[in-house]
Parts: sequence; C-alpha cells; structure tokens
Amino acid sequence: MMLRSLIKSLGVSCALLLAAPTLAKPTFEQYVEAFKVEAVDQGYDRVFLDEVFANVKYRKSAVKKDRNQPEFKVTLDTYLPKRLPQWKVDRAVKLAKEHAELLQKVSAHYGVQPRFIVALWGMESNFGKIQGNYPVISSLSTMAYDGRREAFFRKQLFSALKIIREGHIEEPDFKGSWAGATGQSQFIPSSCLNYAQDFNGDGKKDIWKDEADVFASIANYLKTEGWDNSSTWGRQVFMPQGFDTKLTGLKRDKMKTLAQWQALGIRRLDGRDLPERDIKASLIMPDDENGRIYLVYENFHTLMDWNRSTYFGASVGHLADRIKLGR
Ligand SMILES: [Ca+2]
Repeated sequence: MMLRSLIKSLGVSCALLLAAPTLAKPTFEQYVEAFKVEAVDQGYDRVFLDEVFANVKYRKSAVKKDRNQPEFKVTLDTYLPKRLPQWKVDRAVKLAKEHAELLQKVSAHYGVQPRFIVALWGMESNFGKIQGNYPVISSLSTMAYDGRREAFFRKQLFSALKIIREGHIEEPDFKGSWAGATGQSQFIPSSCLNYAQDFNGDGKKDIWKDEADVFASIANYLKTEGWDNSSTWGRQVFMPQGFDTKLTGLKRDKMKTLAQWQALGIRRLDGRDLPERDIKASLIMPDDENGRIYLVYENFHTLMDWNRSTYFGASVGHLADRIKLGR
C-alpha cells in the first residue's frame, strides 16, 4: 500500500516535472501583472502603475493588423496618387501659409526648411487630424504579449510609462496607432523620449495638441539625424535604356557626385543636365528599371531613418516640392 502510494506520488511529481518546461502561456492579465512587477523593480511606483494600467485591454484587432499588413504588389505609380491626393497638397500649402511665422521660428532654430516639417506632418497624421484611436498602453501591452516582437514592444511600453510619469500626457488621452505610434508626428514612445521638444515653454512636450511642440519635434528629429537645410531631398530623374542597374541603391558606397551621374547618362526628367553642384547622391529605383527613378541626397537618407520605406520618403519629398511650388 505504502509502495503503491509512493509510486503514485512519484508518478505525479514526474508528470509535473515533465510539464514544467512547457508551461502554458500566461494570460494577458498575468503578463501585465508580471510587467508591473518588473516596472516596480525599475523604480516605478505601484500606485502609479495600477492607475496607468487600470483600463488595459487585450486588443485583438491590433494583432490582426500586425499580421495582415498588405502584401499585394504596390508601385509608386499607384501609391503616390493615393497617399498624396490633390486635396492634401492644397491643405499643405494652406497650412504652411497659416503657420508661416511659427514655422520660420522653428526652422531658424533647428535648421530644417518649413516645407519638410509640413510634409512630414501631413504624411504622418494628415496635419494632426488622424493620430490613431488605440489606447497606447493597451496596444503596446497587447503587442508585447503577442510576442512576435516582444523585446521591441516592451521597450516601447517602458518608454510610454516614462512619458506619462514625466507629465507630457495623461493615460486616458494617450492614444495612437495599433503599433503605438502617437501624436501629430506619429512617434513611437522611444522616439518621443529621444526627439520630442517643448517649444512653447510650458514644460510639456506636447506632440498631440500643441503645434509649436509638434513642428519643433519633427524638426529636431531631422536635425538630430543629420538634416542639412542647404540641400533638398532629391529629384525624379531619367535613366537611359540599358543602364547598369547594379549602380543603383541606397548603400553609401554607391553614392556618386552629380557630375559622375551626369557622365553616366542620368538627366533631369525633362532631359536637361543635372545641377552643377558638388554634392553626392544615390540613384534609386523603388520599383524596377521601368518604374520611377530618383537621385536622392543625404537628406533622403535622414528620411529613411524616420521611415525605412522609399515610397514614404519619395512621398514626403514630392509633398515638400509641391509646397514650395505653392500648388
Ligand atoms: Ca510645450
């Protein structure tokens, strides 16, 4: 009898031991609780954390959006008219005029032309109108729990806590995209901490409601990442038939001077010579040799730091050009 029960209990402990390495994934609530414990270890106040996470919810739709990003074939010729319709150009021109004084001040302070600030503002949030409706704490907790990019989203969640603790925004107002991009500049929380500015001097870096802070934060990002306001972003160019496409690409060792590109047969879109300026440029083909071809300068590399998509960079560049043109 005793032996039997011993074997039985041994059997049970063996089963437990075997089960241990494959413990079930914690529930979302358990995951959030464990995160809070870690945050306390990092010096966050428990009461503060309970308040911040009081309304945290698992957002299934955020995970769905992360997993269903469009994979269908897009080209610049279909992307640009969609992302940059005439109404957006008109609005950009109008707003650049309305905010001219403030933009000049920001531009002088950071060394970034106003048209690029307005172009990024327009592309990121439709000039502040679309900032996303996901509560940032919930979307980041969800994405971290989902686990596909856990380390990245945990870092963003810690940055979000810091933003709230520093008093730039209160939790109920802290909204953004499903992936946690927030404010009129659509910064992820770590970018808020690195680049957001308090330009109106009220003590808050308010990238959600205050235009002075928004413009300064965008400009500060560009300046910090190497923007040069004596130059522009690049231009669409003509590439001759049979051109060696191995020369294209954003890698630094493929950059050449405008004179070198000129000698290789690259021309402005209307056939004229390239500008005679001693600057280096990359030749890029976001689609293929039959699609749009661009010569892009150092500033375009800075735009790639903001968002890795060459489509996005070209859109910002085209919008900035249209603002300069005034139509
Ligand atoms: Ca402020």
